[in-house]
Amino acid sequence: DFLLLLSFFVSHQQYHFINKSLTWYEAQSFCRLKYTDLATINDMDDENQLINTLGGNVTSSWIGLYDGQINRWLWSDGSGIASFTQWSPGEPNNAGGIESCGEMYDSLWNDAPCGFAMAYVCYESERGSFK
Ligand code: 2F8
Ligand code: CA
Repeated sequence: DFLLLLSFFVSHQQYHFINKSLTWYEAQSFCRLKYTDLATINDMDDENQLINTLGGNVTSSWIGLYDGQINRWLWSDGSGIASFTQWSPGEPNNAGGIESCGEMYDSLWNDAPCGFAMAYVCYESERGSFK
């Protein structure tokens, strides 16, 4: 029906894994310029799609997670974090008090220092950005 059709279009997206090391903010700039934004993950379908995109690459990759205020995690594209999360056990732990950006590590989420350079995952909305 109409709502189902609508949600199909809204959720349709593609992930792009970029195997070049950038800081979280540099990766965000690149994703916004070239695609839509750093990866947003809303549910298990997204999570699986992203894991497929990583193609067995289990080392660190930035996604769109960031800590807007202390322990208030948001997505780079401005959407809030849904009830769905895939934090690694014990994360986010803000190790050393300097971890305000989120990465994929071993298919789970971890908070890491935003200034670290690592590969990253952008998403591309097939309907374009709503911004
Ligand atoms: O054990 C989890 C822990 O592992 C590392 O710290 C030792 C990560 N640090 C970096 O990625 C810089 C922590 O974020 C992580 O919580
Ligand atoms: Ca951490």
